[in-house]
Amino acid sequence: MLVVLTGGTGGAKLIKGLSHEVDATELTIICNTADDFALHGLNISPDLDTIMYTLAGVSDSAKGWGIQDDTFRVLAQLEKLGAEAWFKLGDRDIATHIIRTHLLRAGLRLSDVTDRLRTHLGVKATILPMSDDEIETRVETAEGEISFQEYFVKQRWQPEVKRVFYAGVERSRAAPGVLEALCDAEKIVVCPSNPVTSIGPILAIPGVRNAITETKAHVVGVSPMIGESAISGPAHKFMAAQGMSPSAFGVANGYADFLDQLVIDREDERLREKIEALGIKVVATSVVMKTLDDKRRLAGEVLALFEK
Ligand code: FO1
Repeated sequence: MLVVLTGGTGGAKLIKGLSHEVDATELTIICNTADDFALHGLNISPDLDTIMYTLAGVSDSAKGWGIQDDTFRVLAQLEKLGAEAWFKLGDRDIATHIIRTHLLRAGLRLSDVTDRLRTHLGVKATILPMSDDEIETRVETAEGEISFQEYFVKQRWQPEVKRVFYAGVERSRAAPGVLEALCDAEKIVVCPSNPVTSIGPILAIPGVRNAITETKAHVVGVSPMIGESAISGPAHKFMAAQGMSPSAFGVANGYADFLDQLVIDREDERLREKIEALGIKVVATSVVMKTLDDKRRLAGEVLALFEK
């Protein structure tokens, strides 16, 4: 059993590669939900949807989110009616949010809803939201406290980040199957996702960090960093704000209690010794995934680490 911890876009690329290299029924994905929010009365789970669309083969891989060739007519009409249009919901994507909202209001748990949606889309891998409880990444900026999506999309990650916290996480519980998957796994992959806003919330759920530290599984991480910047997105800004070094070393240091191996970019080779001093073995390769070949190649290299 291969268990994967992920956020949205960066993780989805590696998961795409992994899905070509392993039997989908062997794959359990534990996904961040702290980016979730409500807009136009709809419950939106961007990371769950990005992973689900990726595995269903319908994702817009150029944008990294949403459905390929989607149209935006509903959004245009919403805007005409005075609604906010900064978050680009596609017409077909909106169908997902309508069903999710409807089922949650009918009393289903997010994990049940996610399982239904992925089944309808023909996804064979198991996709687990990290929790059925509401946990929200909040970003404290110089201009005040805002939600993750307001910071990331509305403000285009420009305001200075002072602090990040996960509202609601202390009293949350891992979703059904999450702790069991981590305990029973033979192999665990921590995707090249933002360590603060994607992997951080998963690890902050009571019991999760302990489960991944105690598991017998071999744990391999993939760095989302090259030099002092994230390959995409604002991970470096969040890491610096949380007192982490914005680098592959910072990622290694943040995961040092459970990581056996870290895959870093060749450009970060100079960090090898410092990371290995933490007790984490280093593999240097190219962690940039632009094409399907890149995704499959990196996934293959990660999987090979479990065979050694
Ligand atoms: N990201 C953007 O940068 N701009 C958008 O308008 C946007 C819309 C969107 C709609 C549905 C969805 O599932 C994701 C969407 N994302 C958008 C991506 C999302 O904000 C981030 O990728 C994740 O939350 C970070 O992992």
